[in-house]
Amino acid sequence: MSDAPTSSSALSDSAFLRAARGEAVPHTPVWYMRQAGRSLPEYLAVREGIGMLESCMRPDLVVEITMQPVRRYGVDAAIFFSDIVLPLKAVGVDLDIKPGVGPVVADPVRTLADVEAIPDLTPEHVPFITEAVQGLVGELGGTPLIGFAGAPFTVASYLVEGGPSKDHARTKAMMFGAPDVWDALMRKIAGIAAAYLDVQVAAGASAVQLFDSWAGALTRADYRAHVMPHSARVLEQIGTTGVPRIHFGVGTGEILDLMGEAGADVVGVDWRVPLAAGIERVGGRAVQGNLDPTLVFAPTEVMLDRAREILGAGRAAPGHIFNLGHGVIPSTDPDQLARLTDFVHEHSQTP
Ligand code: 1CP
Repeated sequence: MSDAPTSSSALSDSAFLRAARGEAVPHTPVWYMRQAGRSLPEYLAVREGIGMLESCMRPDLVVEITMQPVRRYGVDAAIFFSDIVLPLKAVGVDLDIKPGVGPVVADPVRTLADVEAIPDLTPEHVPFITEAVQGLVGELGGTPLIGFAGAPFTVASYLVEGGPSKDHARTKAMMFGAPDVWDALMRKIAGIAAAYLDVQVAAGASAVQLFDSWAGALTRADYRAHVMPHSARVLEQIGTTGVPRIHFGVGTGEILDLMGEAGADVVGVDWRVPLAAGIERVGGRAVQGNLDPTLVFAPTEVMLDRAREILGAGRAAPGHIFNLGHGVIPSTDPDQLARLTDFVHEHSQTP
């Protein structure tokens, strides 16, 4: 008999899952939001001539694209290749992901009837997700797979605006002016997000991240009253599976504590908040982040100096997962991320 750990104990003992649970780690784990995608030449090659949504629905492509950054960088976790609007597409919402633009919804949601017309999600809507996750778990072995979903506010923004938006004005107008429609929409999306995360965890995802990318557009009072209860419901439901839950948004310095209280095990901190301050705000929870994504364009030594500061600050948290403060910028040089990954691994080892 070999003494080699089985893949499931290696997985459970991985630096990423240990940090997410607030346990001691052999090194600080690192992965990058949007680590797959346009910054990688191998991604551009396999995506050639294939639309974004089609790629997300083909398990062979999802497995390949998800694995690409794991192979290239040796990161400590994989993030499932998909998009936050994919479950809406799967239940029948007429939308597309347009190159260079993002999600575009044909008939924006404005009324209660529009909300009620959106079906709830069942596993039968997304057999390709189950197949892709199962395939990935087999390939990844001891490396955890992070499943994800968009949080109700951020997904609502695409549904209500009809596409990407800077100020989320129509979305917030619904929140302020049509509370019944807003409540129904948030409940609908929360249900879809929770069901979609359940499918991913049932198929073998080891952790989940709830992306509330645009929650930073809200005041603290509005977040607490109109958004937090719905995100909390998603986090609570997936919490029953026991997998760690990461909760992330951009520009969320004023609501970081609330994002933790919503039910996160790990709070994602963007680069505007010094990590030490973020750790204080989420008191007692693990954190993820938070190098400014533009630092990859700085001289390597400057980037690594900042990474060193973040690793130092992260030691004050019960657990720290190194990441950028938001997604990898498409023009990023993959060699810089390779240097950054090696640096994090080498400079965070415990003796
Ligand atoms: O490693 C990975 O690439 C992970 C896969 C992933 C994830 C986690 C993609 C692929 N999208 C997402 C989440 C996502 N999608 C978020 C939350 C994360 C974040 O804040 O960055 C958001 C807001 C979206 C919506 C979206 N989809 C946008 C942003 C539009 C806007 O409002 O500014 C865009 C450009 C997309 C398309 C998309 N999603 C993913 C990729 C690789 C792409 C580019 C499409 C392409 O390559 O054709």
